[in-house]
Amino acid sequence: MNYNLPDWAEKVRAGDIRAISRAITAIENHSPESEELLQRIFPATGKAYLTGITGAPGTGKSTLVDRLATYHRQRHEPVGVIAVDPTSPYTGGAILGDRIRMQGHSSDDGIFIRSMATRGFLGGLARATAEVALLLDAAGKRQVLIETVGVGQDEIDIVRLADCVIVVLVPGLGDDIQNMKAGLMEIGDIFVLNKADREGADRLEEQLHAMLSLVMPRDGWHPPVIRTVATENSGVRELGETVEKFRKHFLTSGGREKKHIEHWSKRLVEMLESRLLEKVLGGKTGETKLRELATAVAQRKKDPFSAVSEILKDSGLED
Ligand SMILES: Nc1nc2c(ncn2[C@@H]2O[C@H](COP(=O)(O)OP(=O)(O)O)[C@@H](O)[C@H]2O)c(=O)[nH]1
Ligand SMILES: [Mg+2]
Repeated sequence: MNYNLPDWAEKVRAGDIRAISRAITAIENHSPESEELLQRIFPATGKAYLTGITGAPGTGKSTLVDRLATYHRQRHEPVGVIAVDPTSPYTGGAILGDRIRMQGHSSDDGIFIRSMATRGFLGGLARATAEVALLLDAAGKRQVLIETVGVGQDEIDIVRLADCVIVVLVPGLGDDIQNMKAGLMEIGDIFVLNKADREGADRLEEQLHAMLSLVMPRDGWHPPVIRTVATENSGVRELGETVEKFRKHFLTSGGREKKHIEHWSKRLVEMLESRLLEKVLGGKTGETKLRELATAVAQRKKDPFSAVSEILKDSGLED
């Protein structure tokens, strides 16, 4: 496969599976061609609705994502799934290239599923996930579901990029939602009480409502609690409808646009940082130079402020 960038971008936009898979690999490797490709497809983005599904391992996120995907497919909406969790069991379907399809969706071309490794991406996992979401957006996936384990800053950064954040909780997981990161409580737009068939569901729901009553509503939205039994498909329809309700609410309140502007402010700073770093410290000589300066500072032969000034002078950014 050796197509030129315009062709490649065109194929991505047409939903060509191989072109998308190859683009995702390029994004994961943070290769220069991925940037050029994203630049080309960017005008075609902005139409997808991103839903982040987060929660502790084993709470049923993958099962819910699978059910939600079915819900959207029944409404003829193209679906993209990004699983930022290597343990997600999206196997059993046909594997074409590096595409892994969910069982039950294997004959459906309207759904694209991709698992991503969780660590070690240049420029960070959140960057890679955001770019893959753009790609699926350009490829016409109107609903993009992002599954991520709700721990760590990376994961929180990922769900922040979603238009709607679903936090999944289950009864009996240590029982105390106090264990849950306060951060998650704040970013949840919808709370799902999954495994509602289990003992303790009522108590957890009470606790949740008590905690949520302390959270300030954002733009007039009070995060609801939806009970589901994902394995039995129970409550999934209500969840799908609630996501839609939230979408409409946030669109009219201007909350979505605000969120997108915040997202892009952050992204632009990150991109600027990495470009500037590349400019002043890029390549082999940059690495050597950095090492030399760090050694000099560690040995107190130079102070760190002068070292930074020196780097900036060398790159012509300061005189
Ligand atoms: N009893 C019960 N089990 C469920 C429910 N939802 C998921 N599970 C099971 O919980 C386990 C973990 O589900 P999975 O979707 O992989 O969770 P994840 O780690 O959050 O993605 C699997 O064995 C599921 O079949 C539910 O609503 N009730
Ligand atoms: Mg999973």
